[in-house]
Amino acid sequence: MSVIQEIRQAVIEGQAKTVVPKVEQALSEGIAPDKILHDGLIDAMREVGELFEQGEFFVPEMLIAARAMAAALEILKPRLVEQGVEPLGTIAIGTVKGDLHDIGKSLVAMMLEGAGFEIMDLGVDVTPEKFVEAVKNGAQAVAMSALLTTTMPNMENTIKALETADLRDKVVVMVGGAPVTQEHANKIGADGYAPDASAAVRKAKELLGV
Ligand code: B1M
Repeated sequence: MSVIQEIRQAVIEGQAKTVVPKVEQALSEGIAPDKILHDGLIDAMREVGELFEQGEFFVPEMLIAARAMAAALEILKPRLVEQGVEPLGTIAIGTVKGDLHDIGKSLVAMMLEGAGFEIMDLGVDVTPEKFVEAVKNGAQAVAMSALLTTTMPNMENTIKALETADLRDKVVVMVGGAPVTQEHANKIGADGYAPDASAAVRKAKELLGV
């Protein structure tokens, strides 16, 4: 089994204590951090989601897999985030109200930071009011993440709250997350949609003109 496959397997089994040294080993073998991320970690979470859908995994298994992934991301973060880049702009990012999934949101935040943006990470379960507050505090863009179909309407609610606060035309709104689509972004009046973290960087640069 290759070290990438071992990382993938350790995340699926939720073995944070195994995954951390394996990621260190992969890095010392010269494997690119984004290969470890995509082929090891992200692919493992895709598999975990499938096992959950098939009724083979339950919430506790998903949770320990997520913890193993978070431990691995801690090690990868310094390798993914470039140092000493001038901020290109400030982006407030968060997972919308009612939604506690934070891995994808944190990954997008990390990649945006690595690309040179200053990040206001509002965390998970972020109310429309908190996004509005962040824009009042200087965010030029809002990036919303949703992983549940039931919380996707809170993206639209946030856009409405920005309109009510008379801030909509002062901020760029981007959306993403597994169930979110370009069609949904168009429907709710977002400025942009990104299917993954790299695309989010490209979209942020395009929308902010940097
Ligand atoms: Co949850 N969960 N979960 N879960 N969970 C999903 C999302 C689900 C698809 C699993 C399934 O059924 N196959 C399903 C949602 C079904 C639906 O709505 N249609 C689901 C469910 C049902 C639930 C609960 C309701 C389960 C329950 O309690 N019965 C519950 C809800 C809790 C809540 O939020 N209120 C729940 C709980 C949990 C855990 C807490 C156990 C855990 C989260 C732990 C954590 O985040 N700290 C968890 C996990 C781990 C998952 C899966 C397995 C993995 C999610 C993940 O981290 N993916 C997930 C299945 C799946 O997605 N395949 C599932 C890896 C991550 C890197 O990808 O987040 O998609 P992702 O982010 C990507 C892109 O989407 C994009 O870039 C990222 C990087 O490439 N992106 C953006 C994300 N945000 C963006 C924002 C942007 C741009 C791009 O802004 C511009």
